[in-house]
Amino acid sequence: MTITVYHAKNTRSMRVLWVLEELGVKAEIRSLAFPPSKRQPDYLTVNPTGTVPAMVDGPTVLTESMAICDYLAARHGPSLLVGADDPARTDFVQWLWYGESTLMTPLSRIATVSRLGRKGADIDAVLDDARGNAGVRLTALERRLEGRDFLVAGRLTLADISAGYPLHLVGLFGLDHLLGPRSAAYRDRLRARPAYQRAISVE
Ligand SMILES: N[C@@H](CCC(=O)N[C@@H](CS)C(=O)NCC(=O)O)C(=O)O
Repeated sequence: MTITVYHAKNTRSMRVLWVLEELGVKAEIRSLAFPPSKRQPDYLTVNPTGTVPAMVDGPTVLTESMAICDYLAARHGPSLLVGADDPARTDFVQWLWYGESTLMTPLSRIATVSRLGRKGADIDAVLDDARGNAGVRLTALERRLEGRDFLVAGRLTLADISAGYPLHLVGLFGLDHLLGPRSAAYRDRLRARPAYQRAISVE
């Protein structure tokens, strides 16, 4: 059965494409105009939230990027996961959430405000606050990476793929000055992966 992934460039669907590439799993990628809820309203029949990514695999429909990554990793090779009996499991869950919740919150705000293209003091205040917030939150990453190449378990896991997307946005938004040296080197390591490069280049 064909796996279908709904994608838009520079969105969280890059995590799913990245996992597919790391695992060597083929899928049909349907690229959408962004934001789909406004530009491709027919997509709401697939994902009523209107967000990307979404994945359809037979009867299974998932609309959360990390749930899709977990689904794919569990079915096509456990190497990106950390099992329940592994001592690194607790940290794995913590860093999975850090990427999608703690880091994404201020970066989503920047993405939305920038996309609306409005100007003015209030907009600047929101952007300044979000940038400051992202900078503080990134210090946790910098601390975590002391003596580590990856966030947990000494290897690439979904925790890195979760954090890799907001780190991509940091670059897109011209906020690299917010990264400490360990975080910048970590992002370079992620970016150097052929699977990452293939995923990020999908239009
Ligand atoms: N927690 C969801 C968030 C999905 C999400 O908000 N995606 C953004 C792109 S990164 C989106 O589609 N926004 C368009 C909209 O909200 O209409 C996930 O991880 O998949």
